[in-house]
Amino acid sequence: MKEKLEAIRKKAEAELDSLTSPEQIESFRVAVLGKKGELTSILKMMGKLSAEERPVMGQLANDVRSFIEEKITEKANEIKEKEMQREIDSMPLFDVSAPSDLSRGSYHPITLVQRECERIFKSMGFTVEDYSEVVTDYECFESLNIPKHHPARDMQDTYYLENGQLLKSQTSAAQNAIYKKYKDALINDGVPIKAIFPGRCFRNEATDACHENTFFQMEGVMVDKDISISNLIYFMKTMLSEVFRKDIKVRLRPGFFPFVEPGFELDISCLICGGEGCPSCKHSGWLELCPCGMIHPEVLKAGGIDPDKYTGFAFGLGLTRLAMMKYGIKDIRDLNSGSLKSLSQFTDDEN
Ligand code: FA5
Repeated sequence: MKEKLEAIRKKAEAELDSLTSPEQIESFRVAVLGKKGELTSILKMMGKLSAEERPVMGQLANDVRSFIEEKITEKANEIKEKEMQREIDSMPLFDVSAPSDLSRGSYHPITLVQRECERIFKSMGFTVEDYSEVVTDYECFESLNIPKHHPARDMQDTYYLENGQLLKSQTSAAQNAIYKKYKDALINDGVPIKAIFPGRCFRNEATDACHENTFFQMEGVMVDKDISISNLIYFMKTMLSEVFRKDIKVRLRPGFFPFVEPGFELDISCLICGGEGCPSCKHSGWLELCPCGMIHPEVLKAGGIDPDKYTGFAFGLGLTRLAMMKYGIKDIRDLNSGSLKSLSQFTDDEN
């Protein structure tokens, strides 16, 4: 019996080696270890052994069974791994560095103009800052020279949280934090503050073709010694000519914002109707795009900067309206529509 058991072990080992599929493994398992299998039929002969031989042969039979079971598991795993590898090898290669298939998706037009503006201002030495959408009353209003109950608050009603915080109604809400972040470098090392901060804004107001309750602005500030309105006009002109790359009509008129003095409204001749008047420009031929002005001394003071030594300009570019003008989008509400069909037309290869 001992020889038979050893022979089964050897034969099993050799046969297992030649198997190549899970089905073959299963047939082999049944043929050797199954109820009518080779090993089982030998075990059935145990009864014929003497009392001394039985435990010795029993132990050997168990060892052979364990050995074969172990080999079966090993072989099954080996076959499984090979199959998986074959499957992986047969998959089409995905090259992460290959240009994406643009038919699958596209950047949102606001992302495109935002990136374009960031590129332009970065090339002129501005840093790009990020800021939260939930802010305090101090950040959004008080630090900007708009005390509680000031009538200027009526122009920017927004959404309030139960804890008194609010969804920012203007990117100007980040000004105070930016001044505080960079004032030491300005005062101690003479490094001018030059920053832009794009962001989503919220206002509780009725929507129409050029007003949304959720829209994007991009704030920009520059503070240094002897900054004047000429610097402001230079940067505004450069930005607009780079974004549109064609002649556009612009007008600058006085505008009131408590955080600038003097303040201006910078309007652009409506590119949808060519200045004739249409719903996109509220039939005026002009679209308010980028109010701006010289930073009010009280705002500099709140940011820890001495207004007797330093001056600066600030602007609040309407990014969503810029996207409308750049891409000829007649109704601002299309931009928040989530309609891929409308938005995908603006895919830009450069981006
Ligand atoms: C402001 O929000 C000021 N913080 C801008 C500013 C910054 C002035 C720094 C001076 C210095 P205003 O409310 O006008 O200003 O908004 C600025 C621009 O955001 C508008 O010209 C317009 O382009 C855009 N905007 C304002 N409200 C909406 C709206 N409901 N939907 C879409 N765009 C809007």
